[in-house]
Amino acid sequence: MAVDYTTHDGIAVITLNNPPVNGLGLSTRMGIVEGIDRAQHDPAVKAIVLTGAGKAFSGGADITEFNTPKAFQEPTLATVIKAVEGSAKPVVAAIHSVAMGGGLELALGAHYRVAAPGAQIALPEVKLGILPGAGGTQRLPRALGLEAALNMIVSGTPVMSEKLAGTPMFDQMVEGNLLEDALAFARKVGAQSGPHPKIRDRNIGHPNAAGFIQFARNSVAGVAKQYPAPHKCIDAIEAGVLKGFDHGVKVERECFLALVQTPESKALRHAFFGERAASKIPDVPSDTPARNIDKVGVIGAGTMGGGIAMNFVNAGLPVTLLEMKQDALERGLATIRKNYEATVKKGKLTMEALEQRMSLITPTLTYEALGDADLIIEAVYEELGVKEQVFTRLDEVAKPGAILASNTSTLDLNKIAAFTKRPQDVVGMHFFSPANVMKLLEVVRGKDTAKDVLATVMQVAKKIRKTAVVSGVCDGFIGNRMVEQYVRQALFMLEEGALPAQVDKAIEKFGFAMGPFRMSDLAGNDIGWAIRKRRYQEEPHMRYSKIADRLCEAGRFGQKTGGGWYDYKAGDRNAYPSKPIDEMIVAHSKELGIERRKISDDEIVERLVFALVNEGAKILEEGIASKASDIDMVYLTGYGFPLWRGGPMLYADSVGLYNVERAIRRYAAQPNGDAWQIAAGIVERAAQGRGFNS
Ligand code: T1G
Repeated sequence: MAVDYTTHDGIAVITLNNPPVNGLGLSTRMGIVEGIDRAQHDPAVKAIVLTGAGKAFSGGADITEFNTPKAFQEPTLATVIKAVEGSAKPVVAAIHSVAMGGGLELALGAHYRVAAPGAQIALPEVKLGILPGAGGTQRLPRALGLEAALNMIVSGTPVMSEKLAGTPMFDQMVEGNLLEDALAFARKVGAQSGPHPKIRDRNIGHPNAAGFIQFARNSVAGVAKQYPAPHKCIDAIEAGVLKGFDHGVKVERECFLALVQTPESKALRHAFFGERAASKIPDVPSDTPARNIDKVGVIGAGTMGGGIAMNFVNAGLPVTLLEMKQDALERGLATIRKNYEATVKKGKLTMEALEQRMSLITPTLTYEALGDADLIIEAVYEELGVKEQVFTRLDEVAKPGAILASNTSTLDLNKIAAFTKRPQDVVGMHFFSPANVMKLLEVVRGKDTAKDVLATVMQVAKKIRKTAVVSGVCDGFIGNRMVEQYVRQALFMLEEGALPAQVDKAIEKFGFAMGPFRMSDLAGNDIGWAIRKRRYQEEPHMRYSKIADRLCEAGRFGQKTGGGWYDYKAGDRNAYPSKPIDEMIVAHSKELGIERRKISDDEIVERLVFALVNEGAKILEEGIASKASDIDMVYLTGYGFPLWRGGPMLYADSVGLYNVERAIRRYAAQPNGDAWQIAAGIVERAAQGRGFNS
């Protein structure tokens, strides 16, 4: 049973015991009600303590049960809380570590709460696209007041328990042994005659509730454009303020049932689990011992190397930073310092912390200085010959067992590993620029990469707060291989009748942070040009529109040259449609004898997004990615795919693979249709009525 029941000199103790976070799944809910009922019928029991075993009081409802019959099977969480609140014997919630979501709602149904410091107290449901669905929108305002409660509910942000000491939330803070103090508290209140206090009976005092709620609505409107949940949180809170607790609970329930079905909530829950699932590698046991990483080496102090070094320094790990020339090393250090100074200016870092972090960096011009590093990451020029020099030297100087990682974004990691006598210690760690900001880290697994190396890198990724996704070895790994097809479609559509601004606007309206042409102008059009030139040699069958080459031949590399697909003005990062470039595009179609046509925004979005989905399906089939949610995590954390749509593969599921297949076949029959070789995985799943994530 997911709940233990014990008695201690007249006090019943109900302990949630459902690892890992005492999620309030059906068996836990049943166990609590059984414990409450048992205590009512035991004359020796004067009071009840409710607590959680392990690392949480409770992390809330069991999200894995959502959209399954269990989620609504009695006793629902509301029923459990009613049983707690309705107990004739006082219930004392003993809170530690985590009391979140339904876990906090459960505690608010108790008559008393005692808490250890350092516990995370939150109603984070809004982060899952829902809202507290077991009375939290009604009890929290009565425990903390309207403003503090509304802010906690709409933001979903945890508050440390000690910050709530002295409020009606906690009757006592416990520095010592939580259970012992909770038992003593229970004995005290158990000896008192009732009735015992109920949060629901308290008033929500606010001098101008209607005014504050309107202010809250205005504030939320700005940030919650694509998300319905924050608005519904306010609706439920307002209902309780205006018409009392029972009406508020009714409105809360209606809002919850509406939100839990929304695509936005499904996307946010998908991302929640996808983030955690990504760190699980199917054939690497979760208890694989990791290697100790106490010292890191970074080779290359350029944009990438500097950003990579910052990640580790931010996590408190010392970094030896190697460059070939003194001036490059000094430039690199100066850039790192400048980045930190910018953070200090924003008030997010103190000067003292800045100096402390800079002191963790040991600059060097010699490979020998990397001899004691446990992990060495190279971020040198993206050319196989240069990588060969680096890894040959690393093989000579790195200590046995050191992990040798390449930040390569396109080169074959197996070839790089073969430059060493220790291919089992070689792995790819593909950071995304700016490396100290972007959350995504593609961990590229070579054919010889050892399992403990992978386990170690996944742990290190968590330490430096990256979302790590394992990719097999192929050209472009997961993200760039898919974006290649996305860009091909974008370029073909220019030939066929669209212009850069229309394509960008259409996909940005869909939710992408930036369309392909603004993105290319930002990153530098010459980068894509170099990749296409390589592709023309290596994969001549992969046809591209030549329009992007024309642009680069004209030296229009983007923002860095003052013009690319768009025109730019000095000191202004806005992209202005460029008449000469638009005319060049139209002329190019004429040269090719293509009758330009009007391309709808819907077609633009379908061709761009389904190009990702189709390539993602092939990546899954080839085992380059082990699960569809990994592909979604790559796009959500590295490529600006809209979070509320959950990633390309989840989005395809929401459209229905039957419809995705039909659209792809339609585009395959159009000019440039040879680019569409539909993935077997789409056809099979569509025929079986399945999705990628079902
Ligand atoms: N349900 C199911 N599984 C959960 C879970 C949950 N609520 N919370 C965590 N897990 C799993 C997680 O997937 C992972 O699994 C393991 O626990 C450790 O998680 C009615 C409806 C609690 C702060 O939103 O914020 O209550 O990968 O790696 O870093 O109003 O988990 O090991 O198999 O994150 O120590 C509201 C979500 C639910 C809290 C712990 N509650 N969880 O962090 O561990 S909705 C939440 C967290 C609700 C009611 C509504 C964190 C944590 P695996 P972890 P952690």
